[in-house]
Parts: sequence; C-alpha cells; structure tokens
Amino acid sequence: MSLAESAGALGKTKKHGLSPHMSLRPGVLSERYCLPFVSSVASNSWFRQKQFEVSVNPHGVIEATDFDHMARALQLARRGLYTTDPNPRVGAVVVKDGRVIGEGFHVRAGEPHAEVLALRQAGEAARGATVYVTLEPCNHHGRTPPCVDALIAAGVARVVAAMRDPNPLAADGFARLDAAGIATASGVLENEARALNPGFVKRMRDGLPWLRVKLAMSLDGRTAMANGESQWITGEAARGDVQRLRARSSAVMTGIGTLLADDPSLNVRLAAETLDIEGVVRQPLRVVLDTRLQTPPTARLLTLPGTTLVMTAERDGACRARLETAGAEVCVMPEVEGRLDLHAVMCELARRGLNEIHVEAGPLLSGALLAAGLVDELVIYMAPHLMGSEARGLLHLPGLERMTDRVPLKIADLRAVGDDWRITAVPM
Ligand code: AOF
Ligand code: ZN
Repeated sequence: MSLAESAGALGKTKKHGLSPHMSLRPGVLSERYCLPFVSSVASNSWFRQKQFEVSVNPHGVIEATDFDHMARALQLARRGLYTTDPNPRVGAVVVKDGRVIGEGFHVRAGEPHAEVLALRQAGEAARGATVYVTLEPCNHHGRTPPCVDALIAAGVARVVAAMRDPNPLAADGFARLDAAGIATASGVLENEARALNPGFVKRMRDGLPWLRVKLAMSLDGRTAMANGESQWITGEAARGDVQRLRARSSAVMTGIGTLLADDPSLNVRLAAETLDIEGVVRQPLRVVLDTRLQTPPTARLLTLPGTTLVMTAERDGACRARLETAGAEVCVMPEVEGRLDLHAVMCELARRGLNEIHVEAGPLLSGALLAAGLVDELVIYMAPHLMGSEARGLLHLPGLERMTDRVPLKIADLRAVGDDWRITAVPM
C-alpha cells in the first residue's frame, strides 16, 4: 500500500483537506485528529465546491505532530477573532526538537504578523526550527514587512501552513521560502483555517463579502406581530450571542424599514474583558440600505461612536447634505427596478475591504439578499413560544408555489442558547 493509500484507508484524508498527493507517514493519523470543531462554515456548499490545493515541497513530509501544532496555531489565531479586521486571523507556533519555543497571533492590522511575534519569542533558538502558521507567510510590504524575510533571517528549517494566502498581493511566500532552501508544506487543518476567515477568503477570491443573516423567530416561524411589534422575541442569552456575532463582523447591516421602525443602534455593547481582548472594542461599520434616502438625521446610530454608511440610489443633494452633517457617509449606488442593486452594493463593500457582513434586517431585505444568492449563512434564533397566524413570516420570498420552488438549506449547526435555539443554516 502506498503512503497515500494507507492514509486514505484510515479514512481521515477528506476531513482534513489532505489530498492523495500529499505524503503521509503510514499510520500516523489517529482518531484524535478528527477534531470536532469543523465549523458550520467549513461544510457550507460554497466551501465544498472549491477544491483545496494541497502542496508539499519535494522534501516535505506531513507528520502526526504537525496536526497537534497546527491545532494550537489555530487556537492562537482565534484570539484575533474580534480584532484583526480587515486582516485575516492568523496564529503561529515555533517548534524545535518537539518543544514549543514561540507562539504568536496577529492582533490588529498594522501590528506585527503572527510569525513575527512567534519568532520574536523564540529568539536565537528559532534557527533550525519548524514554524506552523495558519496562513502562508506573506511575501509583501503591506502595513508591515514580509514575513518570509523574517523567517529566512531567523534561519528556520521548515514552514508548515494550513492554507495558501488568497491575497494576490501577499501570496507566493512559499516560492520565496523554497528558493531559500526552507522545506514547506501546506494543507494541514486547511478546512479549519478557512472556516476562521470566511470573509477574507471570499473577498480575496470572489470580490464579495461573506454574508451572515441573523433572524429571530417564534416556534411557529413568526418574526413580528401583525402591528410590527417584535421586541423581544428571543431571551437575553440569545441577544448576548448576537453581540458576539456583531463584534466579529466587519459591518452590521440593516434596511431602511428596520431603521424607521426600531431606530436600532447596530453597535457592539460588550466590554473588552467579555470579548477577552486588550484595548478598545472595535465598532463594526454600520451600513443602512436606504434606496430613497429616508434615514432621519436624528437616527440613533448616527449619534454612536463609529462610522455609519448609508447606501442609496437617491441623488438629491439636500437630503445627502443633511445626513452628512449628522455624521453619516453617503454612497450612491445603482438601482434595479426601483431597488438598490444588491450585487453592486456587495461589490462596493468588498472593495472597501469588508470581509464579514452581519445583517439584522426585516423580512424584505433578508429575503431579497437570499433570493439574490448573496447569503452565505442564516443564523436563526428560535424562541419557545407561538406568535399565532396573524403574525408576520420570517422572510419575504414571493413566487414560491410548488414544492420544487422551495429554497433548500443545510442545517450546519444547532444549539441551545439560554431558553432559545440557534439554528445555523446554509443555502445549498
Ligand atoms: C502573515 N501573517 O499574521 C497575517 C498575514 O498590511 P499587512 O502588512 O498587515 O498585510 C496584510 C496581508 O498579510 C493580509 O491581507 C494577508 O494577505 C496577510 N496576512 N500574513 O504572514 C499574518 N495576518
Ligand atoms: Zn506576514
């Protein structure tokens, strides 16, 4: 049996994104690498459609311990969940003679990258070591110098990455390392690394942000009473959970209907200690989709710290000036059939460097985004009560008449949050 076949026989190759071309020592994969944190995102159809590229240079061999160290690097990367935006979350571990001698994670754009911090901690001992990093080391001068230069200068012997860098400006770090005689391997826990940065990966590859639509409903699938009343459907724990989803996002988006009805804040109200971060809590950009520019200059979200972007098709200068005076940024977008061109809106948001967009809107906008194929994930909180047949439905999706018209979803995750249930569903 070849190495690749023996790895396949262990039945673990697919789960970790390993390809049959990757060399594996026979028998090295054991049950403990079946990590349960393959997130909802990794199993979404968008991910499944893409073939992961796994590469290893001619001297590279993936060993059992590589998975352990990469799992630790992923754990470190996760500590940047709420802070790295617009950069990806990245973690790194330096290992010599089986011992961890340096660890680091990227904290904020403009601050050192993960490998640089891990190398700093390792010091001189990094010579001859193996570096595990959840993203291919960068090969460009961005806000910081190239990590490949730091790795070459430190004299490391081997670099293992979970995934290649999809950013064309920073990519091909491995080519530089190969040329410098450093062994390289990529693809170790790749699904998990991608799941940590769904927005960054999608923006780099498709020029679109990754969209999560959050919804709250009763057990009978209703989202507001007939008179529009909807506060509160879910309990405190679910609302705290939503705060975390906001905090990890590049932007929180709503539509003019919700803005006029609820006057929402769309901000993050969790303390830095709650999020386990140092420094101030980053406020995601607030985005209002407002075709006719009806946002009142007195809207609550304009009075809060952070930036509000109103996207409109209205060119009226006076309306715009009033909103700008109130602190909003106004961006004029094309319209289709009297509504904002949602695809153009998303392209513009990606162009501005937004990775993950968290949508908290009413059934109209949420339904329109879903119908336009722009939604990557629905997060639905289901509360244990019935709102009755007069109450309003979850999503406005007109024109579905036959069973064959249904919108197919895959339930990627289901868990209890306080007295409510959180359903994560991915459009197929
Ligand atoms: C790494 N390690 O920890 C991160 C990387 O503007 P800069 O200098 O911060 O560069 C940002 C780009 O660097 C980012 O778009 C991505 O391609 C890469 N991020 N690379 O080697 C890291 N965060
Ligand atoms: Zn870098």
